[in-house]
Amino acid sequence: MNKRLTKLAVALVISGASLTAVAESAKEYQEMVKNADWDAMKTVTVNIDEFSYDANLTLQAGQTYKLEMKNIGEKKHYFTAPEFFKNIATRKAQVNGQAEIKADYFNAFEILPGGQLDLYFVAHNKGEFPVYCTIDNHREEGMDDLIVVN
Ligand SMILES: [Cu+2]
Repeated sequence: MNKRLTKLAVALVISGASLTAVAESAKEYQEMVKNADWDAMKTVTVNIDEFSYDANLTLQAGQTYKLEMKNIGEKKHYFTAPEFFKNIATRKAQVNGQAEIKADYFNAFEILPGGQLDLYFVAHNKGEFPVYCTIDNHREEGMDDLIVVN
């Protein structure tokens, strides 16, 4: 086996292992969502505009949340936080009370001007997770923040 094939084989084994881990934690996350105290849910509003995420993004592990992402700006913006989304137990995303999306994990949300998207979840793993906008140079302009879970 040449070096390139060996590397590919190693990469496949690693990605196979992490896919199993993700599948297991998705099931664990579903259990967490089911058993969580949704009556004690806290609402966190993130006002998104040019060029910032205006919110206190410090969360408590184990707490249920509704994260309201509101675009109060003139341009469309992303809320990209793949590491954060992998470390929370997601219940659903809801758009303007009109539609719900259920998925184990998200990578990013695009919020259009005047739009709002609500994410329901249980904060789980502690850590600091980056959130940023991938449109043009918005990240460099300041749309680069940290979500902290204590
Ligand atoms: Cu942006």
